[in-house]
Amino acid sequence: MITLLDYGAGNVRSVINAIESLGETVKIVREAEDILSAEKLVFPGVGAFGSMIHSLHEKKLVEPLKAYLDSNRPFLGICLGLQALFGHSEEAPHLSGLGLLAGSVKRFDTGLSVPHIGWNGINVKQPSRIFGGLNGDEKFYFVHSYHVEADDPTIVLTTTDYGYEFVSSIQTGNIMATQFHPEKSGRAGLRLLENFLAAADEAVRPTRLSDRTRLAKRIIACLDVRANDRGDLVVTKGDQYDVRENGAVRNLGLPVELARRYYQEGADEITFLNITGFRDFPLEDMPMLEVLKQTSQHVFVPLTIGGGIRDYKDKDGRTNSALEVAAEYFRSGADKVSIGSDAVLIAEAYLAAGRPSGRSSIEEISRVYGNQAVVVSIDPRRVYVNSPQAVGHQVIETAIAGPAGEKYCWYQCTIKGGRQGRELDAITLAQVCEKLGAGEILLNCIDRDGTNLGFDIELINAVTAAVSIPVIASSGAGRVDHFQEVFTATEAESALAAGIFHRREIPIDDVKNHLADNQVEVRRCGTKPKE
Ligand code: 1PR
Repeated sequence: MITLLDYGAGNVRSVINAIESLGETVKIVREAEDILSAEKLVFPGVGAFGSMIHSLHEKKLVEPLKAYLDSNRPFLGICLGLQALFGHSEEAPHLSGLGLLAGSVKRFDTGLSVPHIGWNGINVKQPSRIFGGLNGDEKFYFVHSYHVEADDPTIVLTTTDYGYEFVSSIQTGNIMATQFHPEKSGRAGLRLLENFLAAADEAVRPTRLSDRTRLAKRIIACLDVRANDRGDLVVTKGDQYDVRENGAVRNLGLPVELARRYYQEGADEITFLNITGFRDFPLEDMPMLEVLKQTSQHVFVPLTIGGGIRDYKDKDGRTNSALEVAAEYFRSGADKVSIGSDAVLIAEAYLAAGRPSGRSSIEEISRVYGNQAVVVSIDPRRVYVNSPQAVGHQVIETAIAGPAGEKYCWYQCTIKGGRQGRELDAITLAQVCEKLGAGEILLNCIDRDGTNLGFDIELINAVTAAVSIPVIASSGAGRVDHFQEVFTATEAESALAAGIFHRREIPIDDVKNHLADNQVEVRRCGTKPKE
């Protein structure tokens, strides 16, 4: 029996699913006594340091946790569960952590995008029983803006490089903690978890050791989901956002099955977009929650859900906040939520008022769950103009001239699945959303969607240059070299595709092999499950 400390934020469902998939049962901590009597305690932390510490105090769990740690019984901290072991974090300078380990938690200070999101490797510093069955060259999933600095080098189990070398896991006695998420790290992560759960095996030093790790470019499979005309929830795919063929909604498969297939084929992340969410009542959208719950039982890579994340009034006139909607998605297995239409309206309001409201979905969700949990999905369309001064928007010079030979364009934001254009450009939207707390931009492009013509490199360069958060390039992938182009000609951290995967035109492995052959770092999922 594994005891799991859920203080009420983020996606603990994934950790439970991962542990249960390894044949263990999980008991959730309800009160102090559950910690004090635990045999093995897992503490998954997601969200922000401050809200975590507040919650632990509110639930009167700080002292029991300290007592458990002092007893040196097996403990696995994940992400914030590692950071909590230190006394102090720059994220919440006025609050104290558990103070078990000497050192502190610092924000990344590098020219690279922060949060550090994605699959990165480990430099093993000492043998441990949690390395059983690992080669040492596996990649694990990270998502964080802060990292620990340990005063005592002998507790450092692994480091990882992101601009500089930081501590990515520690071990002292039976207490282990990782900055990365084993439950989201595919087979390698499950193996590591399994090693923790197993009774003491001998300490192992993996053989394929490197001196420096590299963040992989991520390949994301996207599933646009909606009800077809019979009311069944299906994965569909549009051409420039038109998902109907001969009048009927295209049906490319079932969401849970396809997600599972992409996980097995090596997708680094899966995104579900509920494309009619803008007109539905999301919390009544039980099928979508069910899709997430079922998917997260078998899929151990990050899951993002988008569509309909906003405040709304239900049929009985009750107001549901975007935060409540997001919370329900996180509880069902999502790691990140993606906000589309609402982000445009929020940015418009911000620009009109000249200041943030403090109450928008982006601000509220990122405050509670952390910036890394908030993706903003942008659905822009090119509008050609004759000169940079022709409109009051951020205009770019383009090598792809317009229909009347125009050499400039701006990217108009749309809402409601491209149905309504707004007086706001995509670059400004991305900048405002970053200020408000978004942790990542999902950059679609209506002109390229479903065309197989390749990504809109000009759009991606304009947006990546304007923000410091990671950008997911999306729309238009048709060949393996399109992925190479997007990773060599732009600073995009990841590339998302839909049609080519759904139609089985190109396997995910072919994309990764091509990238690896061309010196683009990717994740391979070689670790075998334990016999
Ligand atoms: O506005 O917060 O309710 O969110 C709705 C979400 O649904 C948004 O993220 C929006 O992008 C998405 N969406 C709405 N309508 C459509 C549609 O297609 N009619 N799909 C839609 C967006 C675009 C990509 C697609 C890539 C890759 N789909 O996600 O997967 O373009 O496609 P490709 O590789 O086949 O070219 P809200």
